Amino acid sequence: MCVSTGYVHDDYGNQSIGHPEGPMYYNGIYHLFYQYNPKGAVWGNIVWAHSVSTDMINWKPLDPAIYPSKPFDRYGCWSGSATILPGNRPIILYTGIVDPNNTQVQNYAVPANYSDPYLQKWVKPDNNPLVFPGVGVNGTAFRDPTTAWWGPDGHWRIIVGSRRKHRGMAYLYRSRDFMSWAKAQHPLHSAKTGMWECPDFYPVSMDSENGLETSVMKGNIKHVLKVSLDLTRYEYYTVGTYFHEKDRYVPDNTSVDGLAGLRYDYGNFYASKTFFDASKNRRILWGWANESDTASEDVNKGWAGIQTIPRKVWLDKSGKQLLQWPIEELETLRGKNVHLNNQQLNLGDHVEIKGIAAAQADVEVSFSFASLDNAEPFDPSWADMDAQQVCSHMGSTVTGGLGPFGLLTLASAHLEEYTPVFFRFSRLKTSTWFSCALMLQGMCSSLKKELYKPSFSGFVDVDLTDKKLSLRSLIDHSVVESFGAGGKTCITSRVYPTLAVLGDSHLFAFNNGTETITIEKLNAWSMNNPLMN
Ligand code: DQQ
Repeated sequence: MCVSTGYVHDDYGNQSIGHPEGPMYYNGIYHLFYQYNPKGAVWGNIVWAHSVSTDMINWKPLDPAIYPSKPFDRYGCWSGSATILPGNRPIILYTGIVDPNNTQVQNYAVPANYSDPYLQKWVKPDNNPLVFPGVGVNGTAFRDPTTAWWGPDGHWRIIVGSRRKHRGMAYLYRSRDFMSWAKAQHPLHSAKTGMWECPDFYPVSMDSENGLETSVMKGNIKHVLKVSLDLTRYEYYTVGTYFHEKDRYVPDNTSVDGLAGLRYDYGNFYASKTFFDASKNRRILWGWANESDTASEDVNKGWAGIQTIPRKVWLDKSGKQLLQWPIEELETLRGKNVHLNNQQLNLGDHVEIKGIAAAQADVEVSFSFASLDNAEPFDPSWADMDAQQVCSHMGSTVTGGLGPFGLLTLASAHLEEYTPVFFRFSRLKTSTWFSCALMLQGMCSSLKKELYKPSFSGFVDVDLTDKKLSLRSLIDHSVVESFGAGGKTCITSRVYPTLAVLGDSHLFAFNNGTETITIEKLNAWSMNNPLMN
């Protein structure tokens, strides 16, 4: 049995590789910039590092593209976004820190040489900054400009994240020429949630999985507004309608702002960004998963923070939430494959998936069960808990009715260490409504004591009429990224096994519920290494 610890994690994390910035596709090349501390494995000295790729899987590192060098960014180059202007001209908007008090302005940078296929050098013209906080705006909470969108009235628009007292604000700015920006009288949206960092605002199609260019406003579409909540260090999004004549965004009544809202990922995933990939007509989502070990460990290993695997993102048929799926290019790394069909999992069964490198694997599994009748009744003591608290409480080992069942990832041979990713069901007492949650439990992930080992969980809004449920987990040494029910609920976590490493790492399918579960189909692949920094 594993042992839990009570180590408290520093929420800001240790950051040498920070969150993704200005992702874009330009002339056949994907560009990823990211917050980076060239001087160490802790947050500070922030520059925009730069890598390029033709498939978003194999990367070539370049020199930092944007770094403090001018009065308008002397104290840091913080978050921002790229926009491709008419005439195929990329431009970056980013937050510059102008003084030691962290006063923030919005700047721009353009490629020094458009014919350099990698756009290695960027210049920051002298008419910066483009946007100052202005009267009534909190200058130390005014950052992270979005990709711009262009309205039928001939004006560009951006939003900048901010806070007014306890209200998260998406301040809207308009410009005809991209150089002179005026603040709109009303924010695009606001809510009583605390500071909004790294906002993202984009259209999604109601009829197709294809992505839409950020300026698309016509057709059968909805809009998504995502904010990164500084308060919780989690991200929340709403699906709603953008009334562009009034420049107001109104979430649908199935979507709520704030802590009870929808999340891209119910785990360690923050400060994400999307972009429209014109080469494959899709919208790509990128997030950042910081470390959850100690700062001294990061200093020892010399790095901290990872970019998650890029995900395609689109609107679910219900129109109520997004779906996410690892980009298809990831499959080029798949190596040795093992599969299982029609394997029954009875109460207490642990079936090892042998024959692949379990520390670096891609696993896709579809489960089925005969009946929902065994789902345990919803315990009234859970009423005040969210899915995450129920997970910490019940975990993967407490016997249930329907579930817990799923995968034990990064497991040691005798289960001293393992990170379970699993489903658990409960029946609401008054109705035939079932709640299903995808959970990841961190408690047993490592024998190391001085670690933050959170559990994560999110409800899965799934149609259970066919009594089937799918799970995909991407396992990569210190990270497990999971996609429940075809990408309806996703959980990423950083874990640090000590025994379950390299060739000593194992993968199991398990069931600790009384209802027998069938693995209809399981495919697992060892994953090869991409080219990276
Ligand atoms: N970190 C950046 C900010 C952003 C925050 C600075 C999110 O621009 O608001 O590294 O973690």
